[in-house]
Amino acid sequence: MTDAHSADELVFYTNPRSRGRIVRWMLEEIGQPYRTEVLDFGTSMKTPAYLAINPMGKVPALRHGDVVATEAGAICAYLADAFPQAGLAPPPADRLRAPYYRWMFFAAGPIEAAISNKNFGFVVPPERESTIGYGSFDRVMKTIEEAVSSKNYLVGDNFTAADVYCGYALGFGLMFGTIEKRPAFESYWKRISARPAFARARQIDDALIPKAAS
Ligand SMILES: N[C@@H](CCC(=O)N[C@@H](CS)C(=O)NCC(=O)O)C(=O)O
Repeated sequence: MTDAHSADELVFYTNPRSRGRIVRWMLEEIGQPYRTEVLDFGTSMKTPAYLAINPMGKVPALRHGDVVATEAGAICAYLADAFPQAGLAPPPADRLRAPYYRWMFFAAGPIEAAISNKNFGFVVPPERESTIGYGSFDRVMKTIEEAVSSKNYLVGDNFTAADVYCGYALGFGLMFGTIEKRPAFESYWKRISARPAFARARQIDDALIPKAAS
């Protein structure tokens, strides 16, 4: 890891086989110059220098000058606000900020938990659904399906960071078979993954794979 950094430099800590792909997409949407530091699982992610950035020893993380953000959703939200000229979040006072927060937090909470639990074979007992935040995997899928069926993007009429963060979770699930290929999911994913920033991000991360230890 390199220590020298300028006051407003953007440094992106990632591994191409990680949720860092979400942040790469966001960075490409933002269009500001940034430097990538590729970290390896189990080794450079666990050094004292990196643990000072993310005590979880996980990627992605972002440093913007002296500011550090971790958690993919938080990084996307931070970037959208730090670079408002990219138009990737409704302004703070805008009424659309409420649905924007809704979908950002829905992705970080219910979607992430429902998919992870499903992948690990944990099924919420039906009589306990009222006490677990996401209710059930099916309820989460139905909620997001309705949201992406009725309009092009999750928030208002425009693509936002919520589409990057929530959309990537859906796209990843479709690619790896953890989410059912419902027509609404597929057309939404087709729409948002057609963005040039997504293609650039994918190309950059794919090219990094041979260089990154697994
Ligand atoms: N909640 C975190 C999850 C990050 C995460 O789990 N990253 C994985 C790769 S996708 C990681 O760095 N794993 C390394 C480890 O835990 O040792 C986020 O959304 O950013």
